Amino acid sequence: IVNREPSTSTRLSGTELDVVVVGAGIAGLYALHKFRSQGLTVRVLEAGAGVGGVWYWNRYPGARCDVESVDYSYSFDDDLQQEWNWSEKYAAQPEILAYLQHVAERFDLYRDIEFGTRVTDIELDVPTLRWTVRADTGLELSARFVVLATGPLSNANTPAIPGLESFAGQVLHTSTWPHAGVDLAGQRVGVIGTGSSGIQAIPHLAAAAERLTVFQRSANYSVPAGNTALDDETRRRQKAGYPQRRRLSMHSGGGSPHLAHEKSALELSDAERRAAYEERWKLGGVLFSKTFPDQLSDPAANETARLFWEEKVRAVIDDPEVARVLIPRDHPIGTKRICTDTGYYQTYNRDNVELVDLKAAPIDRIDATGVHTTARHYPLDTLVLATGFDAMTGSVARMNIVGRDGVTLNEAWREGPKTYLGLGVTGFPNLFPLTGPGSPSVLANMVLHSELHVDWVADAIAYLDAGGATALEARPEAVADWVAECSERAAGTLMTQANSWYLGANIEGKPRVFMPFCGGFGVYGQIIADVAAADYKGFDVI
Ligand code: N01
Repeated sequence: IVNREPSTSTRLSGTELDVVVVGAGIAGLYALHKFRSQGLTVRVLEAGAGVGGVWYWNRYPGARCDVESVDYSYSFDDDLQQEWNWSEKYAAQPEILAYLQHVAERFDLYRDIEFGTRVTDIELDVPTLRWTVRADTGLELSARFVVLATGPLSNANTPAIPGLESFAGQVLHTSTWPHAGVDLAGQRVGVIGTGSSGIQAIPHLAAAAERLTVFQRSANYSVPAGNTALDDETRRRQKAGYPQRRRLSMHSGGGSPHLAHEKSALELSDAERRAAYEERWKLGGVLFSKTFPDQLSDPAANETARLFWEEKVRAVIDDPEVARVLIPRDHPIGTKRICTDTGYYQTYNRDNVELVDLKAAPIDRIDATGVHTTARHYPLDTLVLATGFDAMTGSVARMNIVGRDGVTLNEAWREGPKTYLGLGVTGFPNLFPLTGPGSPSVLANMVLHSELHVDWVADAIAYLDAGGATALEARPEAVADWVAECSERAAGTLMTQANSWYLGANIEGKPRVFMPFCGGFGVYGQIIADVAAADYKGFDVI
């Protein structure tokens, strides 16, 4: 489903709204529904031609969620969660997109979304504390509140490899995969990048192409997804268990209803520990990195998980030299987002797949014919970039957001993002970033996280209106304390030991700051609820 109406930009320009929401992904859709049901006038501005955000853009073969479908779905409407039937334990991109389109239809959201409309400027008018929002279509709106539902992983990173633009074949980025799909039959395909996107796409690319060359700079940890089809009985049980499932999720570390083992990894006997890892391995997916509560804070505990992982992975790779290159040695397991896969390591046993170790011979340049490493030339017909995102701040940074005193958000965040609770920025009253830096963000189930944030903002607006106030603005000291708390919590874990995109380490020149709040989704939910209950302590109510 795409926008079925011609652009209404001209008609809308100059409209005064209560809320402008940027982005029609998971958070933006719910924001529209929630604010509208609260009686507010709302418009969503979306760069794409349809709803879905990250699930609209990332259509590469193998794209699939790594949170169970039963959990990676809205909880705000019980009829919705009872009527929707997920076909698989981990839903693939087309099914998640279909679900989000269904939600948009079901709650009549399309009529308030402007598609093909990329926001370029968001400017504060200080006397009125209203925001002027401009888009590349010429649309200009005025809003009292601006909600940035732009997603933490929506600004693609294209590496600055010399000569990339001279490649004569097609260059594809996983995050902007052509909607019509790509026929790779008979082609020599190269893929750069072995993060979550690359690891999901590689088995599919290998099956479709004549030859696949994987250019790996850093090895990554991946755990079998353990995906299965869901039958009626499983779905019935899941739906009946929703109240309990959601309750547990909201109090959990990561927004899904699974608890870590009650003991430390080091308190158990070898056999007990192994049994716990086996259980998580069978369950599949990212939860392996949270088998024990101390796995991401105690190096010795982490090493037990890493050794278990290594044994499992070595066992499925035929060539020990290939296994050596595929097994990371540079960071503890789970300190970069752990990947999940279906047959990833086994793909390297295929005759038509070659692994190139860029640590041994880096890419030197690209020319019309293919990739040159310092060791050799690889002729290619298609080059796939699975090179990730300028994460957490990238999508916000590409807009010119101007707050008090003409200061832009990029200037305010030059040394790293500075927020109070992830929900307020000094100098930017009534501007609410959702699921971004300073919140659990990418460490949590993004659907429930989006609901948590939208509900909090909706309550804040109702609070302002009830008190006849105009705006909420984070106090500088509250921001300073929250930034310090976030970095202290991160320093108490192993998470800062990897050169991850959580730290901005994948983007040259980006300040090295651990951006998500890593104290847990449930803990965070309690903190922001307490702040609201204490009359928005730490915010100026203007
Ligand atoms: O991106 P990434 P992603 N030369 O940044 C390499 C979510 N997600 O799109 O590590 C050579 O993880 C880079 O190498 P290195 C999930 O949260 C979820 O894969 O910098 N290589 C790395 O291997 C995930 O973490 C799902 O040395 C270069 C890769 O490109 C996040 O999105 C699926 C390079 C980038 O990996 C991002 O994942 C997909 C260069 N110049 C994504 N530049 C699921 O739900 C970069 N690389 C399962």
